[in-house]
Amino acid sequence: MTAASPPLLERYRDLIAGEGESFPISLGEGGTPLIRARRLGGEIGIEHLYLKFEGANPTGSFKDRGMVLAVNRALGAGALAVVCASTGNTSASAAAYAAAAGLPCHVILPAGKVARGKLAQALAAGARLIMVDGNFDAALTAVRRLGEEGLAVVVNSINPDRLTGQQTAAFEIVDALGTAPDALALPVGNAGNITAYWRGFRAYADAGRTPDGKLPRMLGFQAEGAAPIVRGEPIEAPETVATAIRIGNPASWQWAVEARDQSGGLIEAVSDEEILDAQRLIVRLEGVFCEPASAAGVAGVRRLAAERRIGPGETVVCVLTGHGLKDPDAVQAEEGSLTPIPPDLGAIRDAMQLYVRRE
Ligand code: AN7
Repeated sequence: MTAASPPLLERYRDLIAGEGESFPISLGEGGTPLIRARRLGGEIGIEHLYLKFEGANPTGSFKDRGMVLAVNRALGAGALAVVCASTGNTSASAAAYAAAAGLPCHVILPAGKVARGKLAQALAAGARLIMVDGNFDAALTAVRRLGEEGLAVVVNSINPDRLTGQQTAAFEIVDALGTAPDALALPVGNAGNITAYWRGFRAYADAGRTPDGKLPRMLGFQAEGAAPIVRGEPIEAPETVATAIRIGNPASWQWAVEARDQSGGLIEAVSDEEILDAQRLIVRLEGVFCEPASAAGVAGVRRLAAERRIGPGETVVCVLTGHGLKDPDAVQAEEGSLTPIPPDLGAIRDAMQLYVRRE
């Protein structure tokens, strides 16, 4: 960390920290790029489209913004261990920050439903993995009880420090654009992030740090098979290719509804096919590789623009919450492209011609 870029929690200290509070742990989180997406914007019909690429965080997802605060405070409070339930990214982040803090980390995961990259991260950092034969919601229910018993500090977003830290993404967007966008789109799983962004935009405006005091409409998108907020009731057995948001009973449900209603926004569902199409479009038009869940915001914005529910002149920021490398299995190879051929020039040239013909 250079002097020119102080750690995230120091940069926004006045809005986050208690008096004299110190934050010894940092992995260089935050400060992620806000990318002007001209080609993607052209494709979907929005001139001022931006991607906030949270995959550029140290463990490859937005979770690091809140985890850094939660783990610093757990350490300061003398915690003996941290614990979380996770669809993957929270566990990868918790494992890394707990390692840096020298704290044991227990992660409770839905068996068979965590993307390979995320599992590797938690394993590599020495987290204690506990697989359950159930979904995220069941794991979080258990974690709530463990927290009440005082066995370990819970670092899920039911820990308020997580949402406080995640507000910094909204601060950065306002700093980069000079004001808030007209609309902010993002995936909704446990509903912590939409809550944190809305609180962040409001807090920044209240502090006089958003020059014109503008607030965005919040556009949240759930996967069709895991859309409890859209349907208005918990989903017993949520299913989606976007495993990060495979959640049937979000912890921050009421606050997500509040963010939607106070901002004049919406929370809608997108299909797995729309999600995977958007993921492919984002990386093929902009070179930014995000995981499936992260593409839900773009999938939703694409539909809203097609239906003229977003105007072509509006400034829209889509949050890409996690890196594509988290979930390599979600990427489909084109037919024949992984079949080996002899390593000679003729065969390779023929194979290249095949691509030219395809294009
Ligand atoms: C890439 O890691 O819930 O609505 O346990 O990993 O704040 O839950 C992850 C969620 C979006 C949804 N995009 O955010 C977990 C977990 C990615 C994610 C979400 C998640 P929230």
